[in-house]
Amino acid sequence: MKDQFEQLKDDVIAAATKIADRDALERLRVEFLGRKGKLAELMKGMATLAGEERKLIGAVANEVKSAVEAAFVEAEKKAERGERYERGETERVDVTEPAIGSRPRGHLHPVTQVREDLEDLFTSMGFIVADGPELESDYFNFTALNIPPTHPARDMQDTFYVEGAHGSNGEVVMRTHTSSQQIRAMRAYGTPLRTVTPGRCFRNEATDVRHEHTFHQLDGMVVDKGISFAHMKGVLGIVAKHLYGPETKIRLRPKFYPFVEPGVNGEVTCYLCKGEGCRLCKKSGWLEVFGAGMIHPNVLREGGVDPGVYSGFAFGFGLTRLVMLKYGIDDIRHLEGGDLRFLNQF
Ligand code: FA5
Repeated sequence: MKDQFEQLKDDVIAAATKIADRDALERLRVEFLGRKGKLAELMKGMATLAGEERKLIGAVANEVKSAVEAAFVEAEKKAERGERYERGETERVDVTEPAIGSRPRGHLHPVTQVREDLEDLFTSMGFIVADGPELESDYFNFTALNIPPTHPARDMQDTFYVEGAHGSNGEVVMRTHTSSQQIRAMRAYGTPLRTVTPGRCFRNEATDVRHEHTFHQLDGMVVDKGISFAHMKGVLGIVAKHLYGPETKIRLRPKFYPFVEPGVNGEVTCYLCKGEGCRLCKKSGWLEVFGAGMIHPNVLREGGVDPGVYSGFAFGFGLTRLVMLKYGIDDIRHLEGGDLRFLNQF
């Protein structure tokens, strides 16, 4: 009887190791280990055995049963691996496919797009891109730029005075222009200096289609020995051509800014009518896009630069206006309004 058990064990293990799918394995299990299976059949025969022999064969039967069960576990693992392998052969996963139900992707605000484009242009000309605080001291925004407290030029840029900020009493303002960074840049980096500062500005405006209380500017300055008005015109011409095409010309007309001398109002040929005169440029052929000038000696001095040795020019573009002109936007208020129906067009 012991031999019969051993034979059964060998048969089951041999059969199980050959099987590679789980259904066939299950059939084999029922055939050998089921309640009416071959092992159960064999064990029934044990009832006829005498005490000692029954014990001995009982031990053999248990051994056979465990060995057979272990063989089934192994066979089952193998079958599972085989199925997984087969699945891998037929199913392909495209990991580059967008996830199902993924959120729609956002995009950059049009002001950010133009700002980044100009930052690239200026860095290609050796400028560094600087940053400065929006909540600014009255000193950096006005006084250090040659606009003393009682000067009427302050009325050109009426702003929001912030009482109590940093323990101040009205000496802190929301910056009215990014020129507030000029003194900070000269003090931080010294000479020679080429820097641009894009950023948000704030003015106490009665808003209309061309004026917002919150808008963007891009200020810039170059300070070195021998810097002249011609350098300024050259750089501003490059910017105008970059923005509005190679045929674009610039026109500089005198304008008073306390922090430059001489100061100019900068216009470019209207990109729509190429200077012929149209609705956009109000028949003039020119579009006003920046203020600029040679940096006033008082400002250089305030920045720690000797005006007897160094000279420089500064300019300030109305970045929001550049965006309006580039995309033909007829009302500046759309740009800060946050309406996605508008923003999704860019
Ligand atoms: C200035 O702010 C000077 N800091 C520019 C400057 C820099 C001159 C360096 C000389 C040297 P102005 O106030 O003109 O200048 O503003 C510059 C540009 O900002 C304007 O041409 C206009 O395009 C834009 N701007 C001014 N006020 C507003 C406003 N309320 N809404 C939208 N854009 C504005």
